[in-house]
Amino acid sequence: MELKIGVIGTGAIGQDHIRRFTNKVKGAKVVAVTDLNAERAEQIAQEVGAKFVRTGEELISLPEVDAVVVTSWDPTHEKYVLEAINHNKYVFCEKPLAVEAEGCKRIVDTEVKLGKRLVQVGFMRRYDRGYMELKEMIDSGKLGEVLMLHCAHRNVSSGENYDTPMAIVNSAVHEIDVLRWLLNEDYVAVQVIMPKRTSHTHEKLHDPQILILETESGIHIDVEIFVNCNYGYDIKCEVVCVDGMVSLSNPSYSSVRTAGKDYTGIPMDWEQRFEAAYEQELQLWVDSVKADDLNGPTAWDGYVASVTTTAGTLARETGKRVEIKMDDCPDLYKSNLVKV
Ligand code: NAD
Ligand code: NAI
Ligand code: ISE
Repeated sequence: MELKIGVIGTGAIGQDHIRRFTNKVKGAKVVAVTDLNAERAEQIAQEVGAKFVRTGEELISLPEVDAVVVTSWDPTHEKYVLEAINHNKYVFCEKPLAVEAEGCKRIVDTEVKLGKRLVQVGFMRRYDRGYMELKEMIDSGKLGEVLMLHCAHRNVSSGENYDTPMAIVNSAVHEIDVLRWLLNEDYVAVQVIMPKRTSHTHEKLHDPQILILETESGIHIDVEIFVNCNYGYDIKCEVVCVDGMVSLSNPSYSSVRTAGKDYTGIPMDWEQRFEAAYEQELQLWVDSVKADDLNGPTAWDGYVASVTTTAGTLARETGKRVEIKMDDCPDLYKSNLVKV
């Protein structure tokens, strides 16, 4: 039986996910869509043979919707996730789970009260082959203990609505989740450095920014977030260990040599760079919902990421090193904890 999905938010990634559910993912079908931009959502609904509804709340309550996908703007995520849990429906929510840690905590508390995990967060980097290979190498112990990580998160450009806080809350949140998964440990402190600004940015965005994270065992991680780098979508992760180093390479399947140069292409956006990871993420989500047994990033992972981004925001505002403190992890999430 096909899983019948309702999608809230038919913007950039909402449309991509609808395309994936329609053409790539097996065993699923988009049956309802909504967006504040009703005209666009209606058109998309028509294209994929889904029903257009006026609001997210209406979509969630439709009896024909088995599971919900939230791809609307960050500040709207919390209310739709809570509404889906209250309807006892599985919900896949794009990151961040909520913009503040308190919002994520409300979601965690609601799930704990229900006694069942219904939420998965869109941290798709855990499904990327490059990060999986880094994890395998670290876990094998062949390179010895991890000492430091040097990372970069570069986007070609960002729009006028993307402001200074979003560098951490909307972009670095990916590193915050995937590096904790990679290292099997949580963070204890964060600092933020504000380097010289690029001329490609606008008044409301300080770009680039550098995040320095410290983990429980003392690993230091620097993450450059540069969302107007003006040349390509470039995700770097170099893991320096006692006996060697392992790093991500950009997926590339050919190279060109001409006029005395040897070059390979680089992706221009997240969609291209992580295409295979998004596909795998959604396929496994559909399979696990049908099996009534979720196994992807949980609401607890969303909460931990959000506590860290909230501390990062304070570190940026104060210029100080901020300690990261979390509540105890509820039993509901312990079988799925990143820690081993
Ligand atoms: P977008 O602006 O292109 O799309 C968002 C859409 O949501 C818009 O069409 C908007 O009209 C709609 N919307 C907003 N509030 C709504 C509401 N209350 N009800 C219905 N529709 C609403 O943004 P995007 O780039 O597609 O990003 C969407 C989300 O996906 C964000 O949370 C973002 O963080 C996340 N995202 C994740 C990744 C990733 O790599 N995992 C990549 C891009 C975006
Ligand atoms: P977008 O701006 O292209 O799309 C968002 C859409 O949501 C818009 O169409 C908007 O009209 C609609 N919307 C907003 N509030 C709504 C509401 N209350 N009801 C109905 N529709 C509403 O944004 P984009 O880039 O698609 O991002 C959407 C979300 O996906 C964000 O949370 C973002 O963080 C996340 N995202 C995740 C990515 C990833 O790599 N996992 C990549 C890009 C985005
Ligand atoms: C966007 O929302 C994403 O999630 C992309 O993966 C990220 O690279 C970009 O910076 C965000 O704005």
